Amino acid sequence: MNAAVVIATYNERENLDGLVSAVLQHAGFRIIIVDDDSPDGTGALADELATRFPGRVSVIHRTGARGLGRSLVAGLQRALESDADLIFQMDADFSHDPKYLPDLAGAAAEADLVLGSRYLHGVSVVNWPLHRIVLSSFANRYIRAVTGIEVRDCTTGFRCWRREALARLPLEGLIADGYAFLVEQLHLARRIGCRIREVPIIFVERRVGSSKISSSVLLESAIVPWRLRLKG
Ligand SMILES: Nc1nc2c(ncn2[C@@H]2O[C@H](COP(=O)(O)OP(=O)(O)OP(=O)(O)O)[C@@H](O)[C@H]2O)c(=O)[nH]1
Ligand SMILES: [Mg+2]
Repeated sequence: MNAAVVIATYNERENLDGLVSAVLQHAGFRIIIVDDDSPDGTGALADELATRFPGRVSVIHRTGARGLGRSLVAGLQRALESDADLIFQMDADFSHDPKYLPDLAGAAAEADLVLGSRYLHGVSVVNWPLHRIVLSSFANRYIRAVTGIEVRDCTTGFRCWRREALARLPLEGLIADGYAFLVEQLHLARRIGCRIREVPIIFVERRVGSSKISSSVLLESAIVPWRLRLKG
């Protein structure tokens, strides 16, 4: 296995150490952390981890306007500069359990993009309040109806790309930032003809650290599917 995992972080100091160790349990996996100058010192911790695991952990420090989308683009571009065959993206807050990495990798034998999906068999989400489940379920229906994407979990951030497919994706052309970035990425993948598969994951809500969802991110999520539909 020759895999790179891109992890965007903003104030994930309490999660990062454990997550990095858990990912590195898997042989052949490397990590690219993309930190947005987190006020809680996540960036310094990431540097420590890079020193502790030379050759397996590297860090991109971003400054200026923060954003999940821009951070993922920077990390994915860095991963493409390496010789990784599989390139993953996942959250830093343990919602995406590293134990599923081999499942996603296995499915990538017959797909260009594999999604870790919360909605393949009912709803596999632990510790979400009802309103969060309702919102996510509505968002997925909305995105499917507006864009025609035929995927159960359009907003999952747990993804595995075959290198060749990711290299064909015009990453610089992605403009959304919050969840909408993930929808736009999926839409583009479909447009360039990627074979997309979903594998089931159980998503566990973060136990420590705080959420970065904002009303502007939600508003963007409402608008982007229409932009994708109108642009084709
Ligand atoms: N670099 C960077 N990472 C971000 C930014 N916003 C969120 N992230 C990271 O993106 C991932 C997902 O963000 P979360 O805050 O967990 O979003 P969420 O899962 O929808 O919200 P929770 O339910 O509270 O976990 C985490 O690894 C965050 O640290 C950002 O502006 N810049
Ligand atoms: Mg989260």
